[in-house]
Amino acid sequence: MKILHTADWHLGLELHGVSLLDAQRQMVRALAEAAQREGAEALLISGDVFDRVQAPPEAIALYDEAMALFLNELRIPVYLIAGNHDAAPRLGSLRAVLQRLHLHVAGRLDPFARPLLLEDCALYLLPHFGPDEARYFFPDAQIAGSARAMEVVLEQLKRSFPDDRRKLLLAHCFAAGGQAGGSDRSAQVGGSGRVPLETFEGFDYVALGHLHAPQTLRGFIRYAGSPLPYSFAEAGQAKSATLLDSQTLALRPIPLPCPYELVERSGRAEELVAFAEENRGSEAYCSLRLTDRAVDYAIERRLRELLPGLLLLQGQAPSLQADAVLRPEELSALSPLSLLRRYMQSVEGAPPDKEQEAWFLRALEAEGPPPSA
Ligand SMILES: [Mn+2]
Repeated sequence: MKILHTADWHLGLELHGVSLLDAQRQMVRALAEAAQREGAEALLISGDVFDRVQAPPEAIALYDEAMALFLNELRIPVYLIAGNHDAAPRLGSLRAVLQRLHLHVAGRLDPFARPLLLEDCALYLLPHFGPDEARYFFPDAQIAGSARAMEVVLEQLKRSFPDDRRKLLLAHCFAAGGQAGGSDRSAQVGGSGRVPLETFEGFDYVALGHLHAPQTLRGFIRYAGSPLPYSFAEAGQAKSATLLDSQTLALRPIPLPCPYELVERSGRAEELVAFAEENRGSEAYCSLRLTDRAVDYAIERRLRELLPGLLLLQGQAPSLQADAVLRPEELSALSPLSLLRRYMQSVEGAPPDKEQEAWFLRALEAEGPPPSA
């Protein structure tokens, strides 16, 4: 049987304030096409269906649309678990009802759940959970951290291993040796959170979610990765879903197209302006970093005019010189014009010219005197 494994959709995610919902809709369709083309007989989604616990209505509507597409149109059963970004009880609601319609959801941890049988496979759906939840079920197990919690829960699941079927696990966690970075930065980094790979021994395939770069560990543990790049750090990272053959246990990445382009550049102001002029009007989402100065209004306006997709503009913080620091009584003794001169000198490296000073004074007059503290 062919099984399509995906994870970390993060429906409703915004990239620096820009909604990616249209791209996510295209992603869902690309996945459905791939499932059909490859003859997949099941879809696994290993957590983080939504980006936030309070998912926006448009994201919930896209989830509905996606499930209708796979279940009603393609007639492919869906197996999904809650990730750390999902509202577990909400995602898991109507579980027993939906199960009859071949939508199998694990919201909250149930270490005693029986595996779901599908042809030659037994599927174990293990949502994201914390040590506290594991302690609730196993109060005597001495569970100090997430790694031990996973060990205890998997021991329980392994008790119901059938002899004659492939054992598939869906889980959402940080497996030891996995490479984080980018939009999964909030993934727990550090000692007790990482699950040693031996813990997964016994399963034939471990369909993981949590880390956003697709990667295989020990040949049978696989992060499908997010289907789209969700940060500039992932610009150029090939995204995919994973096709598993349950008979041979062969894995094949199914590349997914990205409907938008991410561009990251850093350089001196003149270089970035030249880059922006060359790419005038480009729809690409851009992140620019000035290496020689701070961001000011003039350069920001110039770059935004040229690049409508500019999402992030950063600059060098001005270095604060000792004589730039003022005591409160010195500060209140300075005139607005002297303050402007000091400010421009410190941020721009030069005082304002006569014209700028005239603008400033006119604006100050129009605005009235500054409110007194
Ligand atoms: Mn995620």
